Amino acid sequence: MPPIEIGQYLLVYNAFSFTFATMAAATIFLWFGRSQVGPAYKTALTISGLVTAIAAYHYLRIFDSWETAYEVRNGVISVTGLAFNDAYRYVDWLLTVPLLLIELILVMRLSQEETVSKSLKLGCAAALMIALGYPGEIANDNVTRAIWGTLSTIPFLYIVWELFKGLGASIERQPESVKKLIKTARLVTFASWGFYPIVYMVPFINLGGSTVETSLQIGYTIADIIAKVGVGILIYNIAVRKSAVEYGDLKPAGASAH
Ligand code: RET
Repeated sequence: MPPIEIGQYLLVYNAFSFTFATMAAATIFLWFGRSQVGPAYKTALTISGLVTAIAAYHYLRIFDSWETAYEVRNGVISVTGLAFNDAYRYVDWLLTVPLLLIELILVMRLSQEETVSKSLKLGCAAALMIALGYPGEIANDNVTRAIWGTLSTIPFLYIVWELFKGLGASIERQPESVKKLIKTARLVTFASWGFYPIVYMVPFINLGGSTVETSLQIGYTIADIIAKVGVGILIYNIAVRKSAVEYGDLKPAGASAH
């Protein structure tokens, strides 16, 4: 690990702690939200909550790994020699990225064949994208980083293309009241996903070891909150609205409308 300023260390430390709390809270919200949607949408919310639950666990581990990589004594920070473990992040993505795509597909309530074939194609491409990115992330030289990053961009572009072209036709068949919301979910997914490769490229700018490490951790953390919690809440909204259209109002008798 590179030597780091105490301010940078604390910024990352607090960001990881905040993100654990956010992911855990989102999990509770999304799982409780299942009771507010019709049967066809319960799985989408189960999976959305699963994504944030898996992330909450990994942020706990990431937080712990960050803490053990540095030591603060009398206000002076030093490296302990134990490397910060980037694998937690990549294993988290390996599990959550395919699930995120599946939750987006599920909330659209396509035919069974379409759901299975789109989930398989997009899920496999997502897993490939992450697996190809990892060797670059842990490489010490920028050439290796660039090569793996480029390879990982191939499945990434395929996913973006599928999301816009493949799902575009299906979105047109969605009820009018949710079309816009689904397009927003797709856009937020696209924008937050596009943020990851940009963050990945930070080491290509000559910023100095500790600033690079800090920017990577903060950048990926912000992207994770938007991609998992932000999209999860949009999915919840879509599911509630579609349930109202397809199943009638599901609010318990006596509950006030808002
Ligand atoms: C890498 C390597 C460089 C090239 C590309 C990448 C893309 C990463 C993405 C990650 C998305 C993660 C999500 C996590 C939330 O659960 C691997 C950084 C294209 C798109 C959505």
